[in-house]
Amino acid sequence: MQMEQTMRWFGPQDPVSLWDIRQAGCTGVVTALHHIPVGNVWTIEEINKRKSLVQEAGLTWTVIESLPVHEDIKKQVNGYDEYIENYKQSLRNVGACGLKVVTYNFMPILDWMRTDISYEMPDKSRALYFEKAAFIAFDLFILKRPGAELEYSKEQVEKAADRFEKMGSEEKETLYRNTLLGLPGSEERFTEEQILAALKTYEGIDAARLKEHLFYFLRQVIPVAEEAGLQMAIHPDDPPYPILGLPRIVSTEQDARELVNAVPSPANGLCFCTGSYGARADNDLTGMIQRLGDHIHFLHLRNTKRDDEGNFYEADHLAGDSDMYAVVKELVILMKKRKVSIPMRPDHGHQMLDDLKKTTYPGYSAIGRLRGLAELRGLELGISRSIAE
Ligand code: DNO
Repeated sequence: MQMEQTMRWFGPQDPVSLWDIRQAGCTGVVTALHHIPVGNVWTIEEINKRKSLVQEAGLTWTVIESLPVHEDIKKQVNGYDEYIENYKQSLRNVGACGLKVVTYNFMPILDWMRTDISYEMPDKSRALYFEKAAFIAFDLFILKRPGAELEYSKEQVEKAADRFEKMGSEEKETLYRNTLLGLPGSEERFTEEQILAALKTYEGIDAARLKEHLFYFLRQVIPVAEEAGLQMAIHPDDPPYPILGLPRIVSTEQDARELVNAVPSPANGLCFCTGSYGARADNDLTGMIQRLGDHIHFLHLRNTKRDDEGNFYEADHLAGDSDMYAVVKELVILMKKRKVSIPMRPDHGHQMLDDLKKTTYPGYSAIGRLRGLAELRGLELGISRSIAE
């Protein structure tokens, strides 16, 4: 039993082509219909169109990443029940088209967040970086979020002020652009006014309440996913702690456990992202696989190098603070036990070699991911062969 090797493909406009992905050694892609506005139904026709494109390149499409959840569902405002109905219809449609796994997240407003998308490594490749002081500087001095200073310690505020003072105007502009980068797959960026207005709409929604909203959503959609033969896979928060005063509720093992227990079903599962969970030192990745493995439906394999302050950069897949050998070994054991092949993708990769001259989606250049995939594939093969012998 081997992991199903895939890469993310953002669709026909992705500078990385399906053939590039196939040449990297993948058998499939994970993709989404990014052109359909969040909240609208994915029609059978649109799903099949995408499926044909993928199949024409000799690849399969079994995992969606993502079927996004409308903000009104997260906040339970306006016509959220109607959006849930639309979500159910999309699930029925993707099930009817033969897809198997639906990735989603429940992060308020923003998806993943980095302060630097071009952080130079010693080998001159470029990585994604989250720098706490720069982020706090953005929050306090660029966004000027009301009440933000109360959420940071005196030392943090001082360090951020110092960091901000030393930033040139170009760096400030880049920080602003990086931080307000919209959802992956879109070019959309928020303005300061838009983000402040959006943050205001979350007033009064704390972590407990957001969890209730998530579980309400799951109680509605999981039975439909089950009927449609689908597995839902929630992506953890990235970074895995609250930002901009917003609650984050899928950051720890405890969060993941509460989620799967809230609506017990084989369809209610996890996207196990070792990069996101691994950015917290208190997440024991191999232990999580042992204890929550039955619920893992999709894998993002990525590594981070972190420090005590909360800074982290995305390291090479086999380097960084997470022991990728131990993680992959645990996954090989898990798949053997469950008798399933879990789809994986090498998550992100450094911008390197020829890709340094190209513009791709941050984290999703071809060669860095190819390197990650090649290393992970070799690691998996070595481990499974030596276990079998
Ligand atoms: C970042 C991705 C996430 C992920 C979503 C899933 O590169 O891992 O944006 O796709 O959170 O809904």
